[in-house]
Amino acid sequence: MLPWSGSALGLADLGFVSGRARPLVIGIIGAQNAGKTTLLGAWYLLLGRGLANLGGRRFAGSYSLSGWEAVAGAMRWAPGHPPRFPPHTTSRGGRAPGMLHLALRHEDHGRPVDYLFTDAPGEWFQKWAVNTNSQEGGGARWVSDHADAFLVVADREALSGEAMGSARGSLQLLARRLASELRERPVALVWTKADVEIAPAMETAVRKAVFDVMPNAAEFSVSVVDEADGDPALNKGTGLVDLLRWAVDVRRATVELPSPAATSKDPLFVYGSRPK
Ligand SMILES: Nc1nc2c(ncn2[C@@H]2O[C@H](COP(=O)(O)OP(=O)(O)OP(=O)(O)O)[C@@H](O)[C@H]2O)c(=O)[nH]1
Ligand SMILES: [Mg+2]
Repeated sequence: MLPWSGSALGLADLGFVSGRARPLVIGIIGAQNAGKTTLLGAWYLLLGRGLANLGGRRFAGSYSLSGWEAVAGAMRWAPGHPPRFPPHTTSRGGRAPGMLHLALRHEDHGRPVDYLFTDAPGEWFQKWAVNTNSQEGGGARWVSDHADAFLVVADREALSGEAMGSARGSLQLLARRLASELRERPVALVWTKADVEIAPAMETAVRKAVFDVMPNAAEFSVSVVDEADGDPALNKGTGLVDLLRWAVDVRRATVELPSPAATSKDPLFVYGSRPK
């Protein structure tokens, strides 16, 4: 079990972050075991090792360092050793996901931009995909309501394993659910575990299932395994930096803010822009 309390940010902590402009929330959506938390841990390690070229943006702090450590600590890349992975994300019965905060500052112009990456358990998304109002999927619904952009994770391992049929069905349901709640927000299909072979027909079918309902989606392929067999100290995995660049390039759609809702208890959404 992860020591989440006091490590990832919960809703109560977000007042700190929202003292600046509202952070961009990047929602990471995918089934159990799909590689969501690993992706976050791998990004943190790349940032820490100075290997993430983000087009002139630099790490400018985090309010959730211990949360990042909790996801990445288990995975530190040791030269010559196979990759290690974070523990399964537990649901804690929560109604909102754990969130990892990252501030990036452009070297040429001043103010840091805040990002929050959601790290929610896959079970939530599976419940939400079947029924958007389901009690157990409440945290997934939160992500769907509040994220400024989405990564939809397609797990190549699950899509090539024994249960590939049901993995494909689940992903199709997830894609349809998200499409119906997407509004104009950016979305990327993210193939995780790119080091795992998958049948071309399966890959085509999954891609079609996603693009049929979200034709403007971007597409990425990532893995913690480096595609080149080079110096392990320079291991950057595969595709991880490209995806992070896409995520941090996200711009919020310009919205007209209604007058502030002073009664809101939600520090991020005091402007009452949360869709009902
Ligand atoms: N081969 C390979 N396996 C990976 C990779 N990334 C993750 N895995 C495997 O996938 C497992 C699950 O990864 P997690 O990141 O915990 O998945 P998750 O989506 O956070 O899962 P939940 O927290 O249960 O929702 C890991 O324990 C690894 O076994 C990868 O790049 N390549
Ligand atoms: Mg997880």
